[in-house]
Amino acid sequence: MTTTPRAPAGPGILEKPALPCSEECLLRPGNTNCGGCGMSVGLTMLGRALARADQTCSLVIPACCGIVTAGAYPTTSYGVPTVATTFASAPAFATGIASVRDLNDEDGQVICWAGDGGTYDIGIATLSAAAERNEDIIYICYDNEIYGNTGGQRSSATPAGARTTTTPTGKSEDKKDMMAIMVAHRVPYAATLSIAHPEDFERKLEAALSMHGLRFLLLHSPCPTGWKSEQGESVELVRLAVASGLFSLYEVWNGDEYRINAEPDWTDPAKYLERQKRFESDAVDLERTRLACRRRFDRLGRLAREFPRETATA
Ligand SMILES: Cc1ncc(C[n+]2csc(CCOP(=O)(O)OP(=O)(O)O)c2C)c(N)n1
Ligand code: SF4
Ligand SMILES: [Mg+2]
Repeated sequence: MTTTPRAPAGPGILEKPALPCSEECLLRPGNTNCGGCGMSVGLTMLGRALARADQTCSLVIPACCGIVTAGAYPTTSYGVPTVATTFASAPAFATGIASVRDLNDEDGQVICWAGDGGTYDIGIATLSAAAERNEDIIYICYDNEIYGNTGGQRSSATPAGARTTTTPTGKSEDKKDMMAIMVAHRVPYAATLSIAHPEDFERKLEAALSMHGLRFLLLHSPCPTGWKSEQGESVELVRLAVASGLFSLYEVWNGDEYRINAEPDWTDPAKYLERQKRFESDAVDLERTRLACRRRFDRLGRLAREFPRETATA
């Protein structure tokens, strides 16, 4: 019997990560992520940013698709030391790893890579605690707006109107504003990311990698399986989200210095919604969605004018 070769085993968790992280080493070929998964693109871009910055990292990943990606021991699709944690403990676990790194005078970022369920809902207590202590970790939430790994249940990141397995007729509540929550913690850096804006994405990762303290990054992460969308349309979908004002690209330093990175061209959000079967629901109120996009961006614009980032670069 022949067996299909899988991704080669990476360093064990007790081995030091290779320095620098090579461009290919973070997410390796052979992983089981669905085609068109925004998380795969995000991980690839994170790997490139680490390579460019001549840095490496340890990953701390709670229950989510991102830890299924690792695969079954002794093989793994991650080329850096990776710890699988419970939902609630990822930021606390990352805090411990960062402390040991510092005690041993070692290099390397400690990066929490977590889904929206782990961030907006189940892990929010330890994330809040780590943010309040300003731990020296990077926290990246890839937000696919559902509990994807367990079949697509609603999370508090699911937008109003979306059908999920637990909201079969469409969710009635609005998406939680996780950025506002993290900004209220006055973390040194909080920023949103889109795989449709790769230069902006890369620049923000570069900024985050050059800083210390808790850095929070929120990635709008298309999930064709849960969104019931075409795999080849993932990038276009999140591009439409930015263009329509549904998802804003911005960054905030220390809780009070704002910068907007892309102005919407006010594409009708219907163009985004109609390409995803999850929004085939009477619960979608198009007029309300259009107004909400304008109001949200208007509010953000006022914050950016009132509290601008004075420094030219990050
Ligand atoms: C305390 C706890 N509750 C439920 C689960 C089952 N579970 C594992 S992954 C997952 C979904 C995670 O959703 P999210 O964080 O958004 O990541 P995604 O699966 O979408 O990548 C759930 C509910 C669990 N592992 N632990
Ligand atoms: S279910 Fe969604 S988030 Fe999970 S691997 Fe598939 S596309 Fe990616
Ligand atoms: Mg999710």
